Amino acid sequence: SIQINPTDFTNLSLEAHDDGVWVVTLNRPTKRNALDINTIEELVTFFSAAPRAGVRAVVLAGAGDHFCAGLDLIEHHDEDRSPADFMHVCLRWHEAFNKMEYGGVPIIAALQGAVVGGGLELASAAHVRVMNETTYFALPEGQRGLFTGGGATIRVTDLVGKARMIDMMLMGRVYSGAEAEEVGLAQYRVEGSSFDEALRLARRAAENLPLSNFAICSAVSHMQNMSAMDAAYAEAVVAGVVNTQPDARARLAAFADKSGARIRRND
Ligand code: 1HE
Repeated sequence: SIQINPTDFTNLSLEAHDDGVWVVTLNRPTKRNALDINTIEELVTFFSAAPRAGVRAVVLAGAGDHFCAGLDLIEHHDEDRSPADFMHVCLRWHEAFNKMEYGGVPIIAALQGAVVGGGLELASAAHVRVMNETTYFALPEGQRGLFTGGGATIRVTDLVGKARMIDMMLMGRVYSGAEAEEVGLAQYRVEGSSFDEALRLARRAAENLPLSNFAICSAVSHMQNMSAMDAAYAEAVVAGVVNTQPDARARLAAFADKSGARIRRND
């Protein structure tokens, strides 16, 4: 296992809890947490290390009233990038977001205010999204003469479907409230603190065995990229490893001796 040192980070603030839940906060509220190069590099660093550093679940949050305003447009403007330069910027975004999606550590995004452009790309690389009454989602790239470069064509399309994704980009359509939840942009919608709800969910996920969470938060995404035949094969291999893990024996024994919780309806 390896160590993550919070003092190595400037654009992210990191807080480790005793139960293995880490709170990772985008910490440039005066810039509405716009994603500059340094923030992306810190996301790469953290999420590359997290699976080997005993991180059991992550709450991904944004400081201030807005989760994230997307690509740092001022940096992009000032740098006056060449096509090759910007391609490499996008590849670093993919590096960060792939480490998140495929890393095997559950990531719960706590969303408030703007979740726009690259901010939505970031949120869609988390495994669970929590919104509140202030949260709104949009892809303003079209209006700004831009295109998505951080995986929205894949991940936002997976969330809402192709027709809605294209509509969001063409029209700058903004989703909020119940409608945003219904189209699949968030799985949880609360009144009040999305952070508190995300933390509750992260703690719950952290109670699962790490190897189960690893499979859930990496295998499902990998399998989506495979043929059905290969996915079924990979699923059998993953289940072979996970479902025979020694740590699961106590949980199975508790079911067998009837001390383990039964699954009941909520009402
Ligand atoms: C920024 C950015 C940014 C704010 N890059 N600096 N994303 C967008 O098109 C969203 C652009 N941002 C906005 O629409 C608004 O800023 C917000 C709705 C997010 C917030 O509004 P508001 O009124 O609270 O703040 P503001 O006055 O607009 O901005 C406050 C400061 O944040 C200001 O800086 P200041 O130094 O003048 O105080 C803004 O410049 C700064 N700021 N957003 C840089 N995005 C891999 S491709 C991905 C493609 C994309 O993501 S395109 C970007 C889409």
